[in-house]
Amino acid sequence: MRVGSVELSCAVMTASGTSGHGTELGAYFDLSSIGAVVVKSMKVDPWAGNPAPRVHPVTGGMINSVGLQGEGIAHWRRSELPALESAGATVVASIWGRNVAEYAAAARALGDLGADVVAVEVNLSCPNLDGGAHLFAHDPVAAAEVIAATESCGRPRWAKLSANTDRVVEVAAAVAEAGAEAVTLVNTLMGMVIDVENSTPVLGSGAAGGGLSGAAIHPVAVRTVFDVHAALPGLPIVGVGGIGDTRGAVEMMMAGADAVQIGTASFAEPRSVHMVRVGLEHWCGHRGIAAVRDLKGRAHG
Ligand code: RRO
Repeated sequence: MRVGSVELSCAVMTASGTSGHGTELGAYFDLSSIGAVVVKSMKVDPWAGNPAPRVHPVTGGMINSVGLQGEGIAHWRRSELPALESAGATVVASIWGRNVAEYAAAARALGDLGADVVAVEVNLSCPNLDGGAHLFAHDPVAAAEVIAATESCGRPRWAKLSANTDRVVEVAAAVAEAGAEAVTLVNTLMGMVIDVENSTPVLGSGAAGGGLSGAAIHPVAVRTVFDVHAALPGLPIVGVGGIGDTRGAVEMMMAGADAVQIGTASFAEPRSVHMVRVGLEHWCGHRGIAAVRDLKGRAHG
């Protein structure tokens, strides 16, 4: 299974931010058996994140405003990465920044990593910084500028984009032109839940709202992958958004994804990534499809 130049043992990975910074899911399945562990987005320095409550269940999923909490890249390399390496995991690092210089610094801080970190996902689409007011993924020029500034990470970059804009095809083309080898589609959708007894937003972020994920956004994610693949058929795609079972992963690949990530489903069933990995192989086997990768783009006729 390949995403651009990156060879993965299978098509199913964790989604960034949904299984911590390290081996948290290792208690439930062998981390070396999945395509990759994609860790939560990091910047160089520690970042406190947003006030609690940070997550709230909704019909068909959840909403979060974690706010990019993390201990910083040096801490991750010291305290989390070694256990991932010992577990034999294939790792995808994820970086964020408040501006182009911070993204560039994060990329530099990863430049000398070992071969088990196979790619860097550049998160251009977190809805929880300033309430999404400065989402790089909503602007092709800003998104391309970040990608151009992150080459020093020294490994293939996947640009994580947003479906909160009608410019996603334009943004995907721009980041590819700027050096992204693949796009990860999609991050959470901007949303809000209101506590009607108290007349206030439920998340601690208040008026800034949060990011909606889970089954509720799956058709949006599938449509986004479909549209980007139709417009840019040569661009590798990692599909993410509300995949909770094998059928959802098949759908995403038929829309045009080379590989998929699973996030919100892991909160209810921590073995979801493992179960979908096994399920995809059975699904193809039962239908005489030689390889999981042969599912890519089938819905395009
Ligand atoms: O940390 C978060 O609040 C967060 C991030 Br970085 C992201 O990319 N997507 C999301 O829904 N939450």
